[in-house]
Amino acid sequence: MDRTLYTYWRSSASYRVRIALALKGLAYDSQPINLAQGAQTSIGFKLLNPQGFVPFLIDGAAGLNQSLAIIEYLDETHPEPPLLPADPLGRARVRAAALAIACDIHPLNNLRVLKYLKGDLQQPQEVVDTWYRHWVEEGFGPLEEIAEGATGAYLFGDTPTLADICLVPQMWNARRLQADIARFPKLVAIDARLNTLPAVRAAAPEAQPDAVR
Ligand SMILES: N[C@@H](CCC(=O)N[C@@H](CS)C(=O)NCC(=O)O)C(=O)O
Repeated sequence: MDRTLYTYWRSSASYRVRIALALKGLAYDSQPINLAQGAQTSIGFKLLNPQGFVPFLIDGAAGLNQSLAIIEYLDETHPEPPLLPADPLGRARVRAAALAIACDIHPLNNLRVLKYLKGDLQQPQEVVDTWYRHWVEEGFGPLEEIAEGATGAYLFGDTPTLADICLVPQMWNARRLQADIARFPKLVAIDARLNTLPAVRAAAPEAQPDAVR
């Protein structure tokens, strides 16, 4: 196989790429990078991705990092089904919602940030968890407004887009950290619909070969 995804079962950025690959029906080998054991900091992995992040996709001779860049690359090289609308305004709206998750919620709750809070800043686990929930709940507020205006099954219509691909992993994380997702009923409903799709279920953390049960 000429496609390998460096991934971790609970990595939400990897989960995004897994959803995109599955929606497009693209086969790949999974190469687990155990973030809990610090494998992302190994010299070997950093030679691939100096940022020390998953996901990292090898596609033929190319190595790609950054989940949204990877997904747009996949969308351009395998256009069916499209993950972005055909019109520029539609694309801008979808990208804005995706970025609201990927740039404004997720980085505040990344593993290295939580480790810094707990380790260097010596915050108790309870404070770290409160931090996590705070940024998820604050970030989900404006997205719930988008969901309230949605006219299709998903955030932007009746086919999953890049925005939905970002929503599902962030919602999975929100549940894991017991954020108050009841405040966001439209987002919860859209996430539930997305999770009925076989491609989305196949990409779920629990379905991954490195999942710890
Ligand atoms: N902006 C990057 C973020 C990637 C990222 O933060 N990956 C996390 C897992 S979700 C990671 O590898 N964290 C390692 C660490 O924090 O040490 C992307 O979208 O790919």
